[in-house]
Amino acid sequence: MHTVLSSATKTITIGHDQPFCIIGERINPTGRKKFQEQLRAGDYSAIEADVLAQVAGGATMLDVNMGAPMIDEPEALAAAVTLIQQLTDLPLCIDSSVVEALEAGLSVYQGKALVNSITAETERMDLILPLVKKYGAAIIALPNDEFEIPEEPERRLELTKVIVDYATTKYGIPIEDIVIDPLAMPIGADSTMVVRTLETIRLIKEHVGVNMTLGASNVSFGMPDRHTLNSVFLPMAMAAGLTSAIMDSRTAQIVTAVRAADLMNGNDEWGANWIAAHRARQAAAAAAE
Ligand code: THG
Repeated sequence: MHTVLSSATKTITIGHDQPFCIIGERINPTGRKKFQEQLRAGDYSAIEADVLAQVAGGATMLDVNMGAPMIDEPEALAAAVTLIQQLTDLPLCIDSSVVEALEAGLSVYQGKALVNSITAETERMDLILPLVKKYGAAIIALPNDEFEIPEEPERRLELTKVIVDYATTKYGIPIEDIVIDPLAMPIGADSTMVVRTLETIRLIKEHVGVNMTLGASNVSFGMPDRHTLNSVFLPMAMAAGLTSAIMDSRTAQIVTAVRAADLMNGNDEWGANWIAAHRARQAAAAAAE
């Protein structure tokens, strides 16, 4: 099962037999007061540094979210997507809970985007899936609905099947263009949360076989030494069948852990990516001296 995404000039593939897809999380004003103030003033200059740092860190795609209080989100998302496409050729993940913002972002995007996200709520699927179809995009879907964010992995699997069935039958979305988010929650809130996420990943891989992504940094919210927690969580999730994550691609500790797991899981033939990344680090260190 391959999910193929593109920008105007670059194509990438997500799959169980591919190197892990690293979606940079950074272009998101949540928890970033100064960035929010800049966006409210129409100043998008901080985005450039965020794009460059994530590309240099090894991102395969970039998530773009402009959700913050008192921001015209459709306008901001369209402006950000336009700007980012001038700065990088990485494909984009267009992230919003506002349907009009998703449409505004899609309308200026060149290529095949990943839309983030729908849930198992019929009303939301009926608003967003027509856009996914119209723009030929792929979609991230979360297995929760208006009644619950299920704790039980079996229930998350059921809702995954509901979404896949609905999107493929009613809207003719190819199953490989549906990427399921198995729901990552803070380990600090409840120490069984990650176990449930890992079990959900295994169940979805076995019974549905689709690609999956999740917000990896959610896991370490509120805990000290978040980088270590994130860099251990990701290889565990990859072993269970996770094929992508929206994650901190600026931190070498985390990206290196992901690349090591690609090698161990048989998704880096001859260790070519591992060796190339090591040589690039050596060259950068030599240049810095
Ligand atoms: N699933 C899907 N999409 C998502 C999420 C998900 N999109 C948004 C979010 N969750 C993933 N993105 C982030 C972005 C940043 C952080 C976590 C998740 C983060 N930021 C630091 C903080 O808030 O402490 C840094 C802020 C700063 O630099 O000041 O942790 O789950 N489909």
